[in-house]
Amino acid sequence: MGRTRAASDTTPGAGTRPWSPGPVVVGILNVTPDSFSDGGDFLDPEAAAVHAATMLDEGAGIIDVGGESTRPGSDPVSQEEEVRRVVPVIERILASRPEAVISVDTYRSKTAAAALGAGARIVNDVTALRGDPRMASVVADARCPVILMHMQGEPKTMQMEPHYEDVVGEVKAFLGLKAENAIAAGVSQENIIVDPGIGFGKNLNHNLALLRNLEVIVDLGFPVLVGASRKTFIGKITGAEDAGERVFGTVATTVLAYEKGVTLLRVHDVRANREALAVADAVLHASRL
Ligand code: HH2
Repeated sequence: MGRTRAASDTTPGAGTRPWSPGPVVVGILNVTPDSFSDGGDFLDPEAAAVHAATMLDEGAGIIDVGGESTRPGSDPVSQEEEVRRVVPVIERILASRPEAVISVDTYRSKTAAAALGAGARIVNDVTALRGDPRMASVVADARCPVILMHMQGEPKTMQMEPHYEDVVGEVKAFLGLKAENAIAAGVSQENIIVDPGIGFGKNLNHNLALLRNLEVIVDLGFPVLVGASRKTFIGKITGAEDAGERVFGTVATTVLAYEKGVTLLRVHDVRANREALAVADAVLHASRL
């Protein structure tokens, strides 16, 4: 496993997935003033493009560009403002790094369409196509991969009192159903990625149960993405109140998730997670060396 970036996966059955085989680090780029960790750092398109280039150099296979924070308690922004934030950044990244694989973190079809028009190749929808009735057809028409994420409630209130009888079973059933719905709407099966939505309407025990049982989600048969990076539950365990101090805890989640079959890891700290994955991959799959 070297640092080759984003070669298309040509293994049988992989369809046209625009990322390398093996574990893929998805580097987070929030073009927002209020994201819980990097809010305000990359509002300037130039600063955002420089950070994307750094993440690509550190081994990110995908850059996930978002224009609206979905942290607990966050307020939505207008669709126009979201496009104003993400499109110039996507254009700027691709002008200097045309090979970069970019996903757009949005649940709005117009933003997704604008981002795809600017060269993004993946849609990351935290509402699993529930947020906008036109999103499924935008994704189906673009024939692009789509990330379907589980969330209980909505960002403004989701952490107030999350409740499940069986969090793992319910998240699995939800993702299976949303994948079926997407396929019925014309999205090709091989373009579906599922995500248990760590921290989205989940308390500490819910997050831990999901991370402990990720093989159940992998069992659905789709590539799985996990986004635990720097999230509050890590701080609750380690005592790191500052999100930037949660890198080591994040790396633990990355390695454990990969061992359970998760192949896409959405993180802020690309190098730390990439190196941990390279070692994990060498231990688990020595034949790749
Ligand atoms: N987490 C966040 C945002 N988007 N998308 C997916 N698929 N999975 C996730 O776990 C996920 C996500 C929240 O983290 P972050 O982008 O760092 O913060 P904010 O929402 O405050 O911008």
